Amino acid sequence: MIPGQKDNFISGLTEDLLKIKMKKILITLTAIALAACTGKPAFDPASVADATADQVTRVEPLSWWTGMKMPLQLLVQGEGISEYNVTIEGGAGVSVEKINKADSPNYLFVDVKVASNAQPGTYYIVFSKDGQSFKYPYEIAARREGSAERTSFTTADMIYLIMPDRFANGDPSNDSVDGMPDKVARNLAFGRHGGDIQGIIDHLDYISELGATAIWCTPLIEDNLPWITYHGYACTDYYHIDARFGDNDLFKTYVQKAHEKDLKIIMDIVPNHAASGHWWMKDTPFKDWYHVFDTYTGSNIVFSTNMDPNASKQDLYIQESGWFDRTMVDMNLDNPFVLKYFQQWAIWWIEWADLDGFRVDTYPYNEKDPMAQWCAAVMNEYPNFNIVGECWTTSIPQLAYWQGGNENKDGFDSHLKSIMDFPLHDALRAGLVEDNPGWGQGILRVYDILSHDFVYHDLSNMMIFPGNHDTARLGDALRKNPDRVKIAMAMMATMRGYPQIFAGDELMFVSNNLRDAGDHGGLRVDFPGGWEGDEMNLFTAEGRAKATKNTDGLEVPQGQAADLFDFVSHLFQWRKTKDVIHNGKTMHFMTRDNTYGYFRYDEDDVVFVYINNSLEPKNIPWTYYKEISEGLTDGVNVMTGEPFEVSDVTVVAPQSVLIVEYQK
Ligand SMILES: [Ca+2]
Ligand SMILES: [Ca+2]
Repeated sequence: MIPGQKDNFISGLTEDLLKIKMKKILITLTAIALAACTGKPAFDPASVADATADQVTRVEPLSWWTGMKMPLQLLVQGEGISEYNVTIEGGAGVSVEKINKADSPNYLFVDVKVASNAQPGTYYIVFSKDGQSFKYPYEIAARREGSAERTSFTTADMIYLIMPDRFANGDPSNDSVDGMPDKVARNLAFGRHGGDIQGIIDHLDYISELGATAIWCTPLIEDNLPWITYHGYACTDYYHIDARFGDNDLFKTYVQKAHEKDLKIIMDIVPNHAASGHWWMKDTPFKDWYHVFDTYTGSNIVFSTNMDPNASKQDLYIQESGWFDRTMVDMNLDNPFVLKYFQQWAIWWIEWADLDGFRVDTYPYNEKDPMAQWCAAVMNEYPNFNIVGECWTTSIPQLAYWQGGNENKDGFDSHLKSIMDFPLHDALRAGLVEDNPGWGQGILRVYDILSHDFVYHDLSNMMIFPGNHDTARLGDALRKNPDRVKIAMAMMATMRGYPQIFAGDELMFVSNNLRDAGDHGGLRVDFPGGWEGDEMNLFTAEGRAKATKNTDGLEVPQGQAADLFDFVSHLFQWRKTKDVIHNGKTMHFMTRDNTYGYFRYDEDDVVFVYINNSLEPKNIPWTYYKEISEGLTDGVNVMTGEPFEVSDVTVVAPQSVLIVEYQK
C-alpha cells in the first residue's frame, strides 16, 4: 500500500466507522490465526506436571517483559536438562527460537522470541523427553509507562555514596542469617556491622536534606562467602539481594521511596568478577565461563596495556583475564553466553527495580570489546541512561580513552557515558594540604588538572569526588582540618561534571581504630546514629549540635558536625537549580600563591569562586580577572546571602572559600 492510499482510506471514515472496520479486521485476523492452529488445542496448564526443584533448579532472568529490544535468552539449570526439548506455552507471541546446549549437561540456553503481539502474563516453559513433560511458570510482564525513555543522573545531580553495611541498621533481625556463615561482628573492621536497606530507607530525609539527588550504594546483591562479605563485591547470586541487607522486594520498595523524595538510585554492579563461592562454580555451563589458569593468576592491574601501542598481548591478557582476587573469579566476557547473561541481567534490574543509573566496578578489568557491547546493549534499551565506570587511573589520557565517543587512535569506543575523575581527586587532596608549595604544587595542582580538559570527550559526564569508599577518608587526607574540607566541598559543588560525596565526608569522618582497620575496613566507619544505642545521632540537627566524640574511636570533631553539615547542605541545595553550574563554561586563573580563582558562566549568569588555600589573608586580584569580572555588579555571597560588591580591597581569610553569584 502506498502512503497516499492509506491516508485517503482513513480520512474518508468517521472515528466510529473506523473502529468498526478495525474490529472486523481483527476478527478476521483472529480467525485466520485460529485456522492456522487447527489441530493444536489451547494449552491447559493442569495437563502438565510442575517441575520439581531438582528438575529445574534455576531459570534466569527471573522474568521478562513485552516490548523489550534486548533478545531474551534463558539460562535454565537442572539435572540432565540438556536432554529435554523445550517449548513455551500459554499464548501466542512467545515461543522458543533456538535451544543452545552448553558444555555441562545440566544447562540449556533457550533463545525466546517475544513477538510484538505477545500479551503480558504467565507463560509456561515446558520440558519434554520420552513422552514425559513438566512445566515451569515464567512471567512476561508489561513494562512501566515511559520505561525506555527513563532519565538518569546528570550534571544537575549530587550523588551520595553509601556502604549499606556501615550506614544504618534498620532491621537488627537480619544482622546474622542462617545459612550465611559471615555473621555480624561490629568489633571487626572487616566484619559485618548490620547496616541494611531498611536503614537507608529510614534516613532518606537526611540524604535529601544534605542536598543529594541520587544515591549510589555499594553492591546489595548476595555475597555469601565465608568472610569479608560486608562490601558485597564478590557476588554469589546475581539475581538476589543479600538476605542481610533485605530482599528483592525491599530493594524495590527502597527505589520507590527514594523516587518519592526525588532521589535517583544508582546500582553498583560487577560484571568483571563473581565470587569463588558463586553457585555456578560447582558446575559452570561452559568450560570457559570464567578465566581458568593452572595456578592462581591475579591481574597485573596495568590498564595501560589497553591503549599502549608498545604493550605485549600477554600483558594485556593478564590484565583483563587475571583474577581480581583469590575469591573473585574473572568472568570471560568473550564467551557470548556470558556476555548475554550480563547484558540481560543488567537490563532486568533496571526494568524490575526501576533504576536510574549504574556504577560499574573495576571497569578496565573487563575485556574491553565485549564490555563496550554490554554498554551499547544497555544504552540501546534505555537511550537516556547513564553509566559511570570505575576507571581508576591517574593518567588523564588513559582515563579519557575509556569515555564513550572519545576519538581514540585505535578506533575503540567504550560506549561508556561517564568516567570518574581520579586525577582531580588526587590533585585536590595533594594540593589542599601543601602549605609551602613548590613549583606546580598547592592548589595549583587543580588548575593543572583542569588545563587538560581538552583531552576529554564529554566533561559533563565526569563524576568528580573528594573521596570514596576505596580512598583514605577525606578527613584524614586533609589532616582533620574542617576549613579545608569546606574548600573541597565548595569545589565539588562548583566545578564541571557532577559531584559524588561519600557518606560521612560531609561531617569529616576519619578512619576508626578497629582491629584490622589499617586498610579499607577502617575508613568505612559506622554512621553514628544508625545503630540502636548509639551515643551520638548525626542524622538529626539536634544530634549534630550535641556531637562530640564517639566512644568507638570515631573522632567527630567537637562542635563541628553541625557547622559542616549546614555548610555542605547549603551548598548543594543551592547547586540544585544552578544551570550555570550544570551547563556553564569555566574560566580559571593561574596563581602561584596557593590561591585559585575560577568562574562558571553562561549567557545569563556568572559564579565566581575564590579559594585561599594559604595561611595568610589574601586580596582578590580583581584587575587580573577583569576579562570576565569587569562590569559584574550586584553580586550575592552564596554562603551568607549578603550583597557582594567587587572591591580592590576584598580580603579573603586564610584557608577559606568565597562563592559569589552574579546575574549578567
Ligand atoms: Ca541489619
Ligand atoms: Ca576481567
